[in-house]
Amino acid sequence: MMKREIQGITLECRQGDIARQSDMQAIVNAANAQLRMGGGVAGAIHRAAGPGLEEECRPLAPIRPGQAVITGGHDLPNDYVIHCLGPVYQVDEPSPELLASCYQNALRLAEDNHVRSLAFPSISTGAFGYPMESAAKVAFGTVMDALPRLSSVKHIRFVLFSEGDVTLHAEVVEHLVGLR
Ligand code: AR6
Repeated sequence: MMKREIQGITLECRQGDIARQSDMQAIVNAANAQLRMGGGVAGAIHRAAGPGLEEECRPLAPIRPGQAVITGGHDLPNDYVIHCLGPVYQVDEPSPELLASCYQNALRLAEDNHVRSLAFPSISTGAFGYPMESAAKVAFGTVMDALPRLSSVKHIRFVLFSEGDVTLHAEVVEHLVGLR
């Protein structure tokens, strides 16, 4: 687990399940273009949210790589789910820019909806094949660039599946903080 305060905003990495973040007002989904159940993060979120989530998603689909849309949380303990379509690594190009757009668009939707706390999974690093370390650099680089522009979001959590992924993310954050 890593927790740091940067420019008045808490940035945290911890091991866990994105669908079980009851203290976060919003969670981010690593979605598919059709905003359907799927596997991985999307499967966990849709299972916990119940069928109402897919119903709300239907008219919002399809979305393009880098895009994000927001819905309610349904049976989840969160008010909102922000669905991002990450790039398929080296297929949806330029992958780094499209991945950065996911984080930028998710933060913008969170701000527009006065969200105070937001939990991200590691978008694109499962079925979509993005190497975890490269993805973590894009994710944190983008989030850290956005920090000065945030006014309602005060707490950003990265929820990783394994302890090894947490360590890797914590190292990337320390490195980026050291560079600034
Ligand atoms: N909580 C936190 N992290 C998780 C969880 C969970 N419950 N489950 C998996 N991870 P993925 P993608 C990690 O595949 O690469 C889906 O089927 C996982 O170890 O969920 O963006 C959709 O329907 C990995 O590091 O997302 C799409 O078709 C990361 O979360 C497609 O996969 C992302 O893995 C999206 O692929």
